[in-house]
Amino acid sequence: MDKILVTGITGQDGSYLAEYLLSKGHEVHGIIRRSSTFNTERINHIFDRLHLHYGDLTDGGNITSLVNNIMPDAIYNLSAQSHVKVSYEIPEYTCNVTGLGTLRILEAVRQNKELVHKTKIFQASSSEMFGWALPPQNEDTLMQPNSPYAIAKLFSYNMCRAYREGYGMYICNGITFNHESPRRGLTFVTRKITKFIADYLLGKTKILRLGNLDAKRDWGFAPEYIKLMYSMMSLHKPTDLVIGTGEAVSVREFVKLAFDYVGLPIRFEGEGINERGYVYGNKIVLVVDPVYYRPNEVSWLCADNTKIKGTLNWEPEIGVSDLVKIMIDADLQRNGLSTIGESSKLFKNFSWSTML
Ligand code: NAP
Ligand code: F7E
Repeated sequence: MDKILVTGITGQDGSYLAEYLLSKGHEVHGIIRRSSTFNTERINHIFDRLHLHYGDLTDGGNITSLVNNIMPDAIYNLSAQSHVKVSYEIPEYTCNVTGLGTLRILEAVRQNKELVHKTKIFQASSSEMFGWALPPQNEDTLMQPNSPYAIAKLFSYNMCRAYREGYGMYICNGITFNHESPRRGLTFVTRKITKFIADYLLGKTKILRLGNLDAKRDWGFAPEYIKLMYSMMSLHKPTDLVIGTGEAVSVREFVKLAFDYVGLPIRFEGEGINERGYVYGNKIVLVVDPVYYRPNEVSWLCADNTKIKGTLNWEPEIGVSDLVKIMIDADLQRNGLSTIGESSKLFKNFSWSTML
């Protein structure tokens, strides 16, 4: 049994990772932020089995003392200001958490003589770091980040490589492409769409407002990527791996898949900000709202996953159409509606106590 510290444990990935680590028999520590409302919704079902500590990646003293007190065998750094659009509104804060926060963890471990060559570190790097670079992107693609978030992530990625090479520390970068689940935050586009559909079917909402429908993403299933993160940390030699399905679709195609799944085909007409989505003939259900545009867009991310397939003997299990089924069924269930039901058989290889 290892003692493992998870930052970002209240987030989508952190909550799945915590469950997975518990299922493997590890002692799981997590950092949670003080908040005026409860922010532990995703981990409430395992709350009693976790060791939770108040902390914040912007507070170096706090991070150092947590590391020194817990003395973890491994740290998964999953915390970040993770929203790309928001990173344009709060660039300095984003760089502080998503960039410098990682450095604070690295330094806390490096300065502890007992931990420097013992504690393994996983850094949640991001495909956003590729930015303008054309697909498919792999470990050798030149990174051309174009948002404050992506630049902060690239800072962390490079810092991790420098500490690994310079100090001989065990540090892995998992360069994950977009991954989603029923626990995905509501302001990311996939969940915004699936939650909208469940609310629409209940008559709670009428119009879905989205930004750039042309952007293409390689969308995978978060629990599947969590298992890969864990496997990466079992490698004899630390390395950096791209994690993605190898297939990308546009936001518009994701919308179509989602509406099709509930038997409500959507038809698109118009271009740019005049594009509309119609159901039942001429009923407008989707409009483009420039408020969701970003100053710079990352147009097309698609993983070249050759290295991880070979290194971890992995083949992607859940592609985007199955992902849509899983997320819609979960949002229908949350709304007390009957599920379409095709998602249950997709869970067979995932042993989480609840997908919600
Ligand atoms: P998420 O749901 O947004 O979770 C982010 C976590 O970070 C939350 O637990 C959040 O705490 C915590 N956090 C934010 N600011 C913090 C601070 N100042 N100090 C300490 N903790 C802080 O993100 P996710 O989707 O699970 O992603 C996990 C990691 O992978 C992130 O680093 C993200 O950037 C990266 N990543 C994600 C994807 C993806 O598609 N999901 C792809 C590539 C990389 P609160 O709950 O209190 O807000
Ligand atoms: O946007 C477009 C938007 O915010 C996806 C994070 O986990 O993955 C995520 O970042 C695409 C973009 O994710 C809306 O312009 C259209 O092109 O769901 P998203 P993201 O920006 O790709 C990466 C790998 C991370 O590392 C990040 O942490 O969808 N889009 N309309 C929209 N996006 C949002 N959020 N909302 C819209 O209404």
